[in-house]
Amino acid sequence: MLTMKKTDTINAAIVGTGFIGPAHLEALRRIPYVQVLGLCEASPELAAEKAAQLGIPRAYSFEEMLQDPDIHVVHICTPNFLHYPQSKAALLAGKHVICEKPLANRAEEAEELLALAKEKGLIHAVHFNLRYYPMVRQMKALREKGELGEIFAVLGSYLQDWLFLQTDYNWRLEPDKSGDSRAIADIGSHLLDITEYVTGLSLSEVMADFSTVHKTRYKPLKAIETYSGKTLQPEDYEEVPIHTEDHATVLLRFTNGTKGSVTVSQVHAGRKNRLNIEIAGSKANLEWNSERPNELWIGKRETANGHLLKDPALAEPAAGQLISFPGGHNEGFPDTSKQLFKEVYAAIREGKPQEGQYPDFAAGLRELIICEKIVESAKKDAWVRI
Ligand code: SOE
Repeated sequence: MLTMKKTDTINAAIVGTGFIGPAHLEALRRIPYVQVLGLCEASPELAAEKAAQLGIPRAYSFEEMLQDPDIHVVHICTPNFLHYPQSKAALLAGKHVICEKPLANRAEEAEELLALAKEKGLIHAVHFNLRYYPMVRQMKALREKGELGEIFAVLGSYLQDWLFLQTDYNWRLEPDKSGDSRAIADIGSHLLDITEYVTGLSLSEVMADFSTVHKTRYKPLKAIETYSGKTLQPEDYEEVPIHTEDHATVLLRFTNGTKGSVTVSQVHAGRKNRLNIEIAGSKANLEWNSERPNELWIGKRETANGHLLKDPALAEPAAGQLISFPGGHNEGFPDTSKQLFKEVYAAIREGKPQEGQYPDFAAGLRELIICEKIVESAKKDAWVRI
């Protein structure tokens, strides 16, 4: 276990600089005692190019980085199939690990990573950053205060359209890279994580129905980045079969009898990155939308059409402490990662994991277990117990 003195700078390396790696970098650069010292990419040339572009001192292969004693923390921002082997290698090299979701492609791999991190006494976390929007934290705080009452039902959706066209392509469409599930593992994991996190409830059974809207897609002959929006010409691609879900609807049952349903889609025209959750309780109903993250709709029987909480100054302390610049200066997507990493790096400085504070490998394992049961349910066309 690396014991850091409070005055020490903590050095991080980022592995993979496609879409989300730079988001990790920007967030880390807002934490005073953290330095992003290293960058790893698929080739030394690409690592050097990206390190120069992003202003990171050291560029190396993943294996070289693991040998660098100056690197304390590794951020795994590579495609899903690399999360398990790279997290395992980093832990074995004595590095703390913050891994993108999903933590692995299989629950048993995540279980092994959790056990290894605990055995090594290293800090471990998964980038379930949506927990760090102040109004998501407000929902949790109101529920904990009993303001919701008994929870009757949970409705949720996470809708995107970056895979809407048959010519939209990404490594997430390839099961050997992304795993057996796509939309559920990629974004359903965020929705189901905050569902249990905000409600404090545990899922007990799922009934899933998948659809693959585009049974074939046009795979580009050269790789393109997530959200790149590049359009292809006929000579640029080959037609390949697709078997993972573009769209999923899942009925939910919780251990206390609460019911729910979620819809996850990456082919919903016009919905760029829209998570919506509505929690109906016996005293009030809360609704939050990630496209209007600084508003929380609070519905009550005695008030027509509910009201919007928009002033963070009126929020519970647990929410208010996540506000970077008080006084109505909105929090955004980049702020959530900064807030998550602040908690994780504080634990690294303290030299001890803070279970239950930030989303750790146990949260990553939980989402993989739920995801695998959802995939099993879709295949069996039947309810599956978790
Ligand atoms: C693509 O669906 C993606 O980048 C996800 O992988 C991220 O987790 C989400 O935050 C935004 O969309």
